[in-house]
Amino acid sequence: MALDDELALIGIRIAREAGELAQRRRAEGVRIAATKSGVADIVTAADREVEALIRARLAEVRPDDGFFGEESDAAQGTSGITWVVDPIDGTVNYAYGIPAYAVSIAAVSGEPDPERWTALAGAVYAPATDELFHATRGGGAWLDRGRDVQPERLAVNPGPWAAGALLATGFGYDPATHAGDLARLATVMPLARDIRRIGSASLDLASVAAGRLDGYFERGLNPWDHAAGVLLVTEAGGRVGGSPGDRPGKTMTIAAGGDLYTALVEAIAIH
Ligand code: LIP
Repeated sequence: MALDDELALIGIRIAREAGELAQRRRAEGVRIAATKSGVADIVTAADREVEALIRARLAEVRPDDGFFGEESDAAQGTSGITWVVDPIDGTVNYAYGIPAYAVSIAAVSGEPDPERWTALAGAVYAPATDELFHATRGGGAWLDRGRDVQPERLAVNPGPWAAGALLATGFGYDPATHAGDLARLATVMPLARDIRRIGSASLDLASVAAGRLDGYFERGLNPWDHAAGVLLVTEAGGRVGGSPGDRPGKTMTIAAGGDLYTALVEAIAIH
């Protein structure tokens, strides 16, 4: 079996088990364990427990790989492969009981730096809908809806967007950034028929890959927010980037199909 396929199967299996744990903990009641960059940037006990489960499962089958997760210390591996993990992406939704959250797991080669890594496999699992989005480099992007249903091949919306595009975005945890994010939204709005703010970057990106959104843009994402979702979009025929000429990252993440990507980059760049 090709390495990318092996990594994808590992990510899919672990994402599903981790998502089932997150869903059980949600049903039992969620405890805020701490705040991080600010009072709005919360981490729940479940975030930490789910990441520990993912980390342990990966160590069982890929002990020489690196780990780069949201809730625990990074570890450099010796295999050249690093797992980039957001155990519960959409933590605020999860804490409030809004069922828009996902487990995001990506396997990358090279430096564990989103500016330099190559994503080989990714899995984004949404427990609330039992939808598992996954992709391998060159192998396309797929949606598994359940154990007994054939996987569906994903494709971004190629356009045209006569009524405007259905776009998603997000806002950071730091209130000081909100005015700039809203001003940027105003410059993009002429391209849109409407805006969605789902609250989970990996689900936003999976939705672009699935054609459920026409495009997505957000400033301030962390590597684990976008590592798997970016691969979903490119393998579904879409384009991803950051500020003009950059890769997706903290400064900006943009994802869309067709000419919409170019229009989004131009609109955001003038802001
Ligand atoms: C979240 C992202 C979301 C963004 C939030 C937060 P988390 O990640 O998925 O798109 O708007 O500010 O960064 O913190 O739930 O893993």
